[in-house]
Amino acid sequence: MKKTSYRFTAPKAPRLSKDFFANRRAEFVKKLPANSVAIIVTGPERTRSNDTEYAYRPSSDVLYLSNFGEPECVLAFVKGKEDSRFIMFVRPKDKMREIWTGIRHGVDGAQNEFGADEAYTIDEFEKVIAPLVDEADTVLYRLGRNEHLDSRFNTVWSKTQKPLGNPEEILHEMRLFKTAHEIDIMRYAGKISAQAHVEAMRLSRPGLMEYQLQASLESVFRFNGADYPAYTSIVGGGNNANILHYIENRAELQDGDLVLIDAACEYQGYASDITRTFPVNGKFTPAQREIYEVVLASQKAAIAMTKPGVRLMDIHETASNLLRKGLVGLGILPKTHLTAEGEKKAIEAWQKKKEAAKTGSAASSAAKKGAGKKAGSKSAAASASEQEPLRLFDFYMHGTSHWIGMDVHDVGTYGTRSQKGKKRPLKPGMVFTVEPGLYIAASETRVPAKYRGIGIRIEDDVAVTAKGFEVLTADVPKEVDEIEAVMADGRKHCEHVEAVFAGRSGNR
Ligand SMILES: [Mn+2]
Repeated sequence: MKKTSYRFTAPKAPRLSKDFFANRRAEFVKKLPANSVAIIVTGPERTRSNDTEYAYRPSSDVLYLSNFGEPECVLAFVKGKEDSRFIMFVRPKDKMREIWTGIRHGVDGAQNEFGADEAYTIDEFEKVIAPLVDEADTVLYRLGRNEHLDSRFNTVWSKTQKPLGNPEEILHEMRLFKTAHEIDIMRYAGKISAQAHVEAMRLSRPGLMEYQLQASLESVFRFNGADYPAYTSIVGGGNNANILHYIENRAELQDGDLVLIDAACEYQGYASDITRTFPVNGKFTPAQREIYEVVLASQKAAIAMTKPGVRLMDIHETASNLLRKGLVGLGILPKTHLTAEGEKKAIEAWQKKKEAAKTGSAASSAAKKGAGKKAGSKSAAASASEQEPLRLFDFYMHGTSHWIGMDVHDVGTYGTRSQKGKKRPLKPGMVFTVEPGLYIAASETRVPAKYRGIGIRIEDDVAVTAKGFEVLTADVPKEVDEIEAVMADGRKHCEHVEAVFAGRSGNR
């Protein structure tokens, strides 16, 4: 039977076990300095309007170490000379509040469900941590994550002025390397998001609103058990694709335009991040296809070079050089721009020429005053300074990659401070995006008219393995022929459904 829907129910959705979190905590404590206390606070709740709040998203660090999702939570790790303790501070049980806003695990839950050695209600925070801070040689606390808890912590810490370390330096280095279980979750998030993109392709047609594709995408996320979109969904038809973080999603999709979708779900606290660009009506125009193939070739080559030892800056350079090559091939960039170095030289030469023309034209107008000659040199000077030459940055103004994990732009350093750029060699367990794009504004008159208003980005999530890589978001097509086939099939299905409805109403 032909597959008519890409939605799937998932009996085998992977979940992180209690052991996973216990292991994370053990590893974290191992990395703490001797005789220290590390305190990790969750983020505050945020008001949306009047007395309603945004859906609460716990801080990734707290989720990573405990899987505890309630607000007003603090984790404390005491590393003593002989043993260590894991302490949780949580909201107290409250019958009335729980009727209104849901179950609270309370102190007992923290111990029985979440593995705390000791647990207290959050109002006991200062009283409990004061002696711990007193006894420790080093206190680890990152200020700035929760203003209210910062000031409460500060009342205790300010009395001792113990050396203050940053627990995130340890935690974020850990989070950068995903375990096999975490990759399972991220692969699953990628599958859900991929299916959502396929559904959007199948649904797309001129006259639909951008937000209708958004609704379809987010419906597939939620239908499959994802918690939220991992970031605000971007659905940009036509020239809206050239606004990198376009989230209005209120325009009508036009026949003959492309639509760029950058949307993906978060599943069990782990993000995915996918961008696809496809023709609203299901068929690329020759000009759209030309630009698309350039971006696709760049993206595929950048992914293909992924393996341990390669650096994100190498991947960015490969992607950028292929974009250059493609744009030169289409006559959009001059032949001088095949490399970043060549482009730099060409721009410098142009600037020199402009300067020379300026002084030349000043000289010539001075000469004109004097002798009334040299009109020809003046017009040459004007044309040389007329238009600034294009550069790759005019069409590709963002990086190719970012880490991805519990945060869509995940934590973890890209290189030591002394290194400039993303120079850190890749290792197994790192996960990042590869997302080259080309954005040709409708107003860009230096480019042939047929290319104006085309904005294309193609993005996948890539995990580094021992020998190479795994694309976690491979389930959504990106080849031109595949996209057109999926869209043609989707169109057929929509027409079939419409015919069924039309027939039913006719029979009444
Ligand atoms: Mn991204």
